[in-house]
Amino acid sequence: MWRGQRVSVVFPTYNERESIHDAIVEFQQSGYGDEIVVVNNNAAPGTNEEVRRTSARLVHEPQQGYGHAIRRGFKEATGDLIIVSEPDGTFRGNDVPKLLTYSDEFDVVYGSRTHRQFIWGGANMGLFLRWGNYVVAKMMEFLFNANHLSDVGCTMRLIRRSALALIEPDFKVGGSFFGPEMMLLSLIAGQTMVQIPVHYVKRVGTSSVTGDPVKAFRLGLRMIALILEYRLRAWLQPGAFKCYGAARGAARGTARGATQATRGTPRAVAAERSPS
Ligand SMILES: Nc1nc2c(ncn2[C@@H]2O[C@H](COP(=O)(O)OP(=O)(O)OP(=O)(O)O)[C@@H](O)[C@H]2O)c(=O)[nH]1
Ligand SMILES: [Mg+2]
Repeated sequence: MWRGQRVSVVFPTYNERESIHDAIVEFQQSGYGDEIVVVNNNAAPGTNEEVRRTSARLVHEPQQGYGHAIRRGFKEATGDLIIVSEPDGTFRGNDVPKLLTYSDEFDVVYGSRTHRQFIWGGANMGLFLRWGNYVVAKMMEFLFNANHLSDVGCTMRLIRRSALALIEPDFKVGGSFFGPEMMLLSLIAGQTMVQIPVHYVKRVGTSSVTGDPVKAFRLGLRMIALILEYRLRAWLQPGAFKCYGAARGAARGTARGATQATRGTPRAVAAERSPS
C-alpha cells in the first residue's frame, strides 16, 4: 500500500526457476506490495513449485513472449499502481519505494539501467549494451521531445492504473521489444513520465535475450525501426493510435499543461505556498 493506493507487482517468468523464490521474497520485503502476480509463460519445469512456496498469485500465459506475458500480468493485476519487474535477480526490491515516490507526480515511472554507479559487478551491462541503450533512448527523446531518457530496455517500471487503461488498447507487441512500445505509447498519449536510475545486478542463470551480442544487436535494430514507425504514424496518421494525445491537458499534465491545471510547475507551486 502506498499512500492509500494498492500496489501490484507483476513478474513474468520463463527461465528463472533458480531465482524466482528469492525475487518474490525480496520484493515482498520492500513492504509496499499488496499482491505479486507471477505470469508463467511456459516456464522451466519446477518454476510453479518455487512460486507456490510464496504467497504470490500464479497465472499461466500460453502465448509465448515477454510482451504477451506482461500484457497478461496487466490484466490480472488489481492494484492502483502496477510495478513490472523481472524475477531473474537483476532488479532490487529496494528500488520499489523510489518508483512509488515518483508515482506521486508522474503517471508512468520507467527505470534506467545505464547509470554507472547503479551497475553492479558482473551485471550484463557492458559498453555495447550501455551505450546502445543510451543512444537509442536519446533518439526516442529527441524524436518525441521527451523528458531525459537514458535506457530503452529496462523492464522495471511503474504505471498508474488509469494511465494503463489509456494505452492498453494500443499494445501490439508480444515479444521482447514490448518495453519500448509501452514507452512510445506513453509519449504518444502525452502521459507524464520520468525515467529514474535503478540498480542492475548480475543475472542468476543464463540471459536468453541480451546475453547474445548478435541477438541484442538485432533487437536494437528492431527497436529503432519501431521508434521510427511510431514517430511517423503519430505524425501522419495520429488516428491510428486510440491513445493519441489522450492524457494531454489532464490534471496530471506535463509541466506546461500543469500551469493551467491543478498541479503547478515547481515555481508555481512555490508561489502558491509562499504567503502573499
Ligand atoms: N526469453 C524469454 N523471456 C520471456 C519470455 N516470456 C517472458 N519472458 C521474461 O522476459 C524477461 C527477459 O528475459 P531474460 O532471459 O532475462 O533476458 P535478458 O537478456 O536478461 O533481457 P533483459 O532482462 O530485457 O535485459 C524475463 O523476466 C523472462 O521471464 C519468453 O518467451 N522468452
Ligand atoms: Mg533479464
